[in-house]
Amino acid sequence: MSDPIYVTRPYLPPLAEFLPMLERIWETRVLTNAGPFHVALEERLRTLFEAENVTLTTNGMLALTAALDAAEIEGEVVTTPYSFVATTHAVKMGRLTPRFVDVRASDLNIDPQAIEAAITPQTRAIVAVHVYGNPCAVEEIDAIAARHGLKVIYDAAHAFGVRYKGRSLLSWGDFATLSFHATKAFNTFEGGAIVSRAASRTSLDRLRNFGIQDEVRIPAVGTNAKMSEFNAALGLLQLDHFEGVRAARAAVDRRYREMLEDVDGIDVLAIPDEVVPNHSYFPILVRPGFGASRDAVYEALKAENIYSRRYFYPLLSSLPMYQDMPGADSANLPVATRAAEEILCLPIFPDLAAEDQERIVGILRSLA
Ligand code: T4K
Repeated sequence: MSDPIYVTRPYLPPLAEFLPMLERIWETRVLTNAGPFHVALEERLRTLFEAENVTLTTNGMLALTAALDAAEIEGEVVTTPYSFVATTHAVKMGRLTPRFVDVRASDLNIDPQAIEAAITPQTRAIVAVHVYGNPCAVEEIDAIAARHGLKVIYDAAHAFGVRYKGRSLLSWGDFATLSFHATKAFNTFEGGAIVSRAASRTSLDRLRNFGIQDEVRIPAVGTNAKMSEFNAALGLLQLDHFEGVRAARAAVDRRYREMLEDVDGIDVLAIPDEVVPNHSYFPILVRPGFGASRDAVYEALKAENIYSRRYFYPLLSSLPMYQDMPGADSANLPVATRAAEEILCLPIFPDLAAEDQERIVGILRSLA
């Protein structure tokens, strides 16, 4: 059997380019706590994201929990059931109540009309996810938040480098949080960041460093969510390679779209207008009209050593700790419920060979 193909394979820059950075760390012995690589990466990301402030973190989960903490809210948030479990866990760990609303069929992002209908006197924020890096209805969400005095927090774990209408998608919302996990379009092994307004900078800096202001002043409660120099140095190098990675992913995406165009019963999410995507995922929807169920497709690929993933199944609202939360009833979430049953993310990564894509699509066709 041929080598396994996983849903993703992290991009790594040439090791020779990283070694001088490691030597520098070895020389200076500055390993963490806002060292020079950390400072430089925050600065470069601030420019790239067109943001007032960027706060690096250990990972995307801590970025989201810190952002929710910095938002200083209590009560309910309106959120999506269609995401990775970190989204709702962060809400819950912030002692907030998630109120689930449905997603739109076009991109599987939270439906703005459903948001407005779900707002109660307890609602304090909207926690939305740019699923697969496709932009949420940011203008409408902004307008709803302004009308009702709500904060907007985007879980932008999938959206590194995405641009919308000529502007970084990450510049939308009160907070946008990123993941630089190994499986993401931009990785620092583990890592994350919070994009926020300048006013949040001090509180986020303290939050990620035990609430410490200086050697003798600790004015706030905080955690340890700092990014190390190793991860920050890698991030700087990965940034130099990011556009090449994006282009390679785009080529893989394009080939899949061409190959799948005439396969009845398989739908592909369209790349929305005015978006520069990062192609971090390649989701397909296996419709009832296809010759096999989504799970049968998953198993057939697996039998050939190809590991697709059901991102995002099961729905978060169906998990034991969330099934009694407001809005969690599947009758309230018909679009998300259907998507969770039909979704399959095919392997996509910069060096996925065209022959391997042909093999993957060949297996799909054999089931049509
Ligand atoms: N919000 C959203 C919307 C998210 O999607 C995520 C994370 C977060 C928040 C939280 O961000 P972080 O705290 O993670 O920074 C993966 C990732 O662990 C997770 O980061 C990601 N979303 C989620 C969608 O996917 P798994 O359990 O599917 O990962 P795993 O280990 O099965 O990896 C998938 C495949 O990738 C493997 O089969 C092989 C390949 N792989 C993976 C790793 C870790 C590699 O080739 N090398 C590697 O080092 O969750």
